[in-house]
Amino acid sequence: MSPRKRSRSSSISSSDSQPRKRQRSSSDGSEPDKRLKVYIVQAKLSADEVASLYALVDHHSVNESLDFELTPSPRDADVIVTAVHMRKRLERHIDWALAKEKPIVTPDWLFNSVSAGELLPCGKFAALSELHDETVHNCPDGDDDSDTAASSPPTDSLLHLRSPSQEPAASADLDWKSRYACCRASPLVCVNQHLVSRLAIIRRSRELEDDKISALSYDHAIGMIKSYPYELTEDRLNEVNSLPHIGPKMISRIEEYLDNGDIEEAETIANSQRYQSLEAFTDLYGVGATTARKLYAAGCRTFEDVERYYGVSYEDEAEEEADLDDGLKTEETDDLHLASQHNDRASQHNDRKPPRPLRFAKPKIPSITPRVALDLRDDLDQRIPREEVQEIFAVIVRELNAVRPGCVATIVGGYRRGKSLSGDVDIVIGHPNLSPTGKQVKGLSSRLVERLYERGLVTHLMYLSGFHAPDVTRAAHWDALEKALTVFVLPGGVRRRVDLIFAAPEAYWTAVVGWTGSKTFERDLRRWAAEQKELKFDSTGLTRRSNGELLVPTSEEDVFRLLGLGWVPPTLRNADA
Ligand code: 8DG
Ligand code: CA
Ligand code: CA
Repeated sequence: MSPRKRSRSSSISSSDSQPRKRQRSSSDGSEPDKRLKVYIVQAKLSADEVASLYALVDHHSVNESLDFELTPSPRDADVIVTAVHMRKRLERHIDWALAKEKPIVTPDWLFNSVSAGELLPCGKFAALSELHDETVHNCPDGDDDSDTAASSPPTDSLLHLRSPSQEPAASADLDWKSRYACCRASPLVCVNQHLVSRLAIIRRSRELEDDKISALSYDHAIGMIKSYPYELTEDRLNEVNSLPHIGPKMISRIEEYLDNGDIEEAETIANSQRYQSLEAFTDLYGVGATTARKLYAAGCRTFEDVERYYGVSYEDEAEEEADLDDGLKTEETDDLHLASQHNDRASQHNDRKPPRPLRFAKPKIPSITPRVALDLRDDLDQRIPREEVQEIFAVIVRELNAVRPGCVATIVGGYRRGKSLSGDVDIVIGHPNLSPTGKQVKGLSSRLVERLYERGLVTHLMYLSGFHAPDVTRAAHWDALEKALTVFVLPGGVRRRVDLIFAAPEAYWTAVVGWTGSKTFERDLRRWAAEQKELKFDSTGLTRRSNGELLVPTSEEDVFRLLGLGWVPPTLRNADA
């Protein structure tokens, strides 16, 4: 049965166990809704996976004229989504005779259909092999008998997404004694997390004070402790002492912690006015450590001081922005905290002026000035729960597919590492047919951002990088990813930072690995590649140092394989505090 023949769906009663889809009326009020009813079997899915599937169904419209809704009854379903693969197990939830009348697919069908912007053939997503033929026959893809429909993504596509439930387990090779975080398993919360949180204060203070060397040694030491599998006690000090990156100074810190349950310097730093002010100022979007120190030196202690500082001395924004033009046009690096570095650098040009705002090349979408950053502070200070990350993702994917059907996208950053609350949302976006040589990636990025802005979903844009043509010295390599750092808001919601990263298929998986983090994990991936494998790794690709040969991974695991590393699931890449 084609989805177009379906009649208007009945609404779900309030006693339903599955969430309700918002009713959407058709444009002229007469056409029936073309909704595809999805029943999700919760068995074998984690709460997160269920929530993410619900969010996907609840927010996706395909080709804008056809969309999904959840149904509480398998009998009413047009498609049944399940992670169950055994008949016996499925029969606990669905009558076998009924199962034979429905397409029974894995969550991947839903993820991939949404990513592709169309209903994909069901055959290769059949959840139960013994129901494969029925699933193909009943599939709502509109091409019942063919599983090689034109709508299917090209078989040689590099972009086969997979639901988190399909991720392989961590490699058995991981070694907590390794000097590289990418060879160790680092959980979100480790057994010595309180110690880590105290060391993290000292590390952060070093960073704020621009003591890079000390900050780096704390990064390394924290990384080692994050993967250390035992609770730290006096008996274990010898063992810890023999670990890489743990020097005599760190051991004395740990000893102090074991004796007193705390580290005095961490306590002193945490209570100091300077630390508190610098921390608070760098929370302001666009303010890095250098700017924060300047503000402090200028006498600012609180946000009110900063407001006064800018309010009094902040002159003509247009003039300031024009001044910044040159510095930003050619900018494209893989540095962290790009935005704040721009500001910091800009602020060094002229000490008499306050730190300058970023400028965005397309004046239509507002960029963030210090004044705007102060105004956004209350919103951007709030962490983002997982459900909202999924909701934002679903809306962005919907808009993305309206701009260019067939796009794929992956939520990366801390969310992917399992954080329950995220500072911002990071999304890597690709398309199977994007050319790696420039214009198309950039075009997709600007079209999406403009559409989001027109719909009121994006309010500000911090930085939209230029996508450079391949660099002659790196022959076949595209040297940069396109990035749009935005302020995003769901209707009536809190304003959130959303980073959109655009990659050609050849760079998609390195972008996913490069933006999943954590920062120390990434740093060690680059170190490992260079020191152990004669390779250069970053988000934009993987190349052989000797001859510049480009290695093109076909999946995330492939990135690890090409680097000669065992697989580390995203939730075990939390090498930072
Ligand atoms: P949070 O937002 O919840 O605070 O945590 P997070 O997701 O881990 O931090 P993040 O600051 O959003 O960074 C996500 C990852 O992306 C992290 O591993 C660092 C990496 N990253 C940036 N900026 C850049 C950049 O310009 N280039 C590359 N390649 N990676 C970057 O943050
Ligand atoms: Ca993030
Ligand atoms: Ca980010």
